[in-house]
Amino acid sequence: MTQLRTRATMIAVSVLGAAAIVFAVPTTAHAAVEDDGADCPVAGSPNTGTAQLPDPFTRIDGTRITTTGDWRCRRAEIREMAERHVYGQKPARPSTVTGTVSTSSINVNVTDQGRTASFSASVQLPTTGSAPYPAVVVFGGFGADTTTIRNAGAAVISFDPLAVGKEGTGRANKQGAFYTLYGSNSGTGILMAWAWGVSRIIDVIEQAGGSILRADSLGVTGCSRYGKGAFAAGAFDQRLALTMPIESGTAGVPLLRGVPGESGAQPLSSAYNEQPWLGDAFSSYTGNPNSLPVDTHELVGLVAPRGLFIMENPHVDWLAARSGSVAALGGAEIYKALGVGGNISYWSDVSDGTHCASRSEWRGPLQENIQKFLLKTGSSTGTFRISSRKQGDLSQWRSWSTPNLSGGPTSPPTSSPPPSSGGCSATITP
Ligand code: MCU
Repeated sequence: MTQLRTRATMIAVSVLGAAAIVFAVPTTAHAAVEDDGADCPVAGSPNTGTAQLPDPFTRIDGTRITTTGDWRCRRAEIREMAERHVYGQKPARPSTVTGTVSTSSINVNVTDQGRTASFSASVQLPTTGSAPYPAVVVFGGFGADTTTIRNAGAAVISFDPLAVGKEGTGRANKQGAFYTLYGSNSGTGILMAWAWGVSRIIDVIEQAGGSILRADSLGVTGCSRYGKGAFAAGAFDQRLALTMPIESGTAGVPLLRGVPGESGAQPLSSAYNEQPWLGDAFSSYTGNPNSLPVDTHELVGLVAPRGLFIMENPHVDWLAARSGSVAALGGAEIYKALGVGGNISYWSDVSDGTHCASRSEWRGPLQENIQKFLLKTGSSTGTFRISSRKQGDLSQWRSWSTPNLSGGPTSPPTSSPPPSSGGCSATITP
């Protein structure tokens, strides 16, 4: 488990006075680096051409991984395929990143290959606890419950992703800090540009010395298009200890393969064309996602073994929550294989149909996730509450089995299918 840098809590159960059973419960698992598989060789991607979900445990060369140690370079393959075919490349940390952290703001200055760009984020300290504080990067200004985050003891870093990757531009004329450095015709979509921006904020927090914010206790969240961004940020930076995408819809958590068959879901071509969210290379797949060598259940797996709390809305068809549930269930198999099934949660059993509403149902699990993964005081086990309105069936999507890579006990997420709830339905138009 060294490569996964998992800190385990050892629990000994004593029987008749002797320590008879000892098992490990991983409690937190962020990494010290953005990408711990950066040195792994990755071959050209296969064209799977299958409607079933790609097997997360089979390497590009066709062999299957068998240990947690194998996961590091298999993860690198998935990461690389997701960059090549879905999001576009995320450049490695630039040669120079400088900046400041204060109790009210973070400034970021980046220089790469002679080009310079800057952006900033505001900081609101938590209402409880003492410095240095954990913090959650909150994309945009809606949908995330910043009151609960601050009351739970984490600072809120308000990140304006549009300063890093603007919306409303053509693909050949992308704008924002990322494209100032890497060119307005970069093939990288703005979701990855946003993820890159979060990584550079983390660089600055790391360098600031830790008197105000803790670099080892950072999370990320956002709703809707910013849920897509929060998901990408967590998948592509292993320093984030907790990832919490909300109602992310197509180009977020939902299976790319699932979207065409889900009634009312935002079509892939719509998401591709609405904004340059996805990488330019995704244009080859808007009509045939089955030929992708990767899908979002494996993006979920990129977050493992770190904390992941996926929130979805089953009332708005456009949000593709059925495809989201299958991505979460498929990704949870990766968590289970690594022996950390309790580190992923999914919750779509909500009553208010309004998109990005403030929801009482999520307050408890949000607080528990912050306690467990950022404050490192809690020990809650991952919960799956999939609304029966939009509940997919993983068994129809896979022919692969889940290996036990860790050699230890796996802890499957608890599933408690809820009663179908009523509620209104918000309309989102492209
Ligand atoms: C769910 O995210 C998007 C959706 O993909 C778009 O089609 C729609 O226009 O906007 C949603 C959103 O970001 O709402 C705030």
